[in-house]
Amino acid sequence: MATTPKPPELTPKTPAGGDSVVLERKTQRVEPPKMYQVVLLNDDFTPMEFVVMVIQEFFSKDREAATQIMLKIHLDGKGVCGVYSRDVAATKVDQVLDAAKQAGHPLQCVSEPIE
Ligand code: TYC
Repeated sequence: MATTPKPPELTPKTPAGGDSVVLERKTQRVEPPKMYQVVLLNDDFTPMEFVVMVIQEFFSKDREAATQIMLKIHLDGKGVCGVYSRDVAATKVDQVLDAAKQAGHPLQCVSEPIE
């Protein structure tokens, strides 16, 4: 996400013995927001087709990409489905867990800060 640095703050300073005001520039830097990866975990019970559907629906992947991600999770134990700001990542986790619970599957999903 692109961030726009805040304009330098102007700090009023009154020199001793005078009534004029000098404005000094104070450089301010803003850190980009921390990003979070949303990770799906493998298990032995959730059907592959359900995982593909979840990845398509909640992570906006096409069927090909969703299938590749699902297979990676199946083989490696976990896989990243997307990277988001903290709130959006938390919402994705909730959506996935709700959908899995409703369908009766033990699919697990977590978010992890990057770096
Ligand atoms: N391992 C599951 C199976 O063989 C498929 C699966 C893939 C489950 C990814 C969870 O996050 C997952 N049916």
